[in-house]
Amino acid sequence: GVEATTTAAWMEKHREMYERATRHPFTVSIRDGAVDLSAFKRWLSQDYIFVREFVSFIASILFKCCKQGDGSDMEIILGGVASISDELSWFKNEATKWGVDLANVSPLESNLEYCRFLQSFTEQEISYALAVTTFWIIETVYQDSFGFCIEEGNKTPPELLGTCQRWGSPEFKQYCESLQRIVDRCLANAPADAVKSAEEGFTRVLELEIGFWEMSSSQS
Ligand code: HMH
Repeated sequence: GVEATTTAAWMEKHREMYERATRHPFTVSIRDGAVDLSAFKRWLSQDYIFVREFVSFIASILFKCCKQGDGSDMEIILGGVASISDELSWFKNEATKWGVDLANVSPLESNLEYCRFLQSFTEQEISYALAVTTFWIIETVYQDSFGFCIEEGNKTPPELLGTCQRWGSPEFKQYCESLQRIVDRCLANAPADAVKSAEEGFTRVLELEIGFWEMSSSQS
């Protein structure tokens, strides 16, 4: 028979929370074509701040991965480092298109909370297994959320399709699946307490992602 992987079991166990993160009214409104463009611009400018913080987070994962010494993991994570460079340019370009001035954006509270969470991963005591689990679910929430916006039957406004394709593309999905395989391999032989803390990281990310969508969609 087919063995259930750790990540698949979590997705099932925390399905309700996962759905709140990946079918949030904000991203669903993109798919429905009813999105408030001022909310979209708020998301764009806040996510630029997040992504800048995400650079050092990914760098710390790469560092932990290299110390662990798995060459194939390293190449996958290095791919993530390479694409984040392109992503920063994309944000700047997109901001210009929407008339958003990125130089004058201050992070809102939910974003600050998320950035503080990311910063905590640079500590040496945080294991590679926990860090890579966190990385995988952060990317997967965006993949699933934006992938839904380009699935059949969408009414996504044409000017938002580029955004949705950035994270909703088949290539990004494959990338997330590669990360998921790394996570499952790391956890398959990990002690129970390490698996438990990875699961807590998984649910914490879902909460932070829900908070990020809430922040983007609600007037502050
Ligand atoms: C808040 N979560 C947030 N921003 C992102 N750019 C991603 C996940 C995926 O990279």
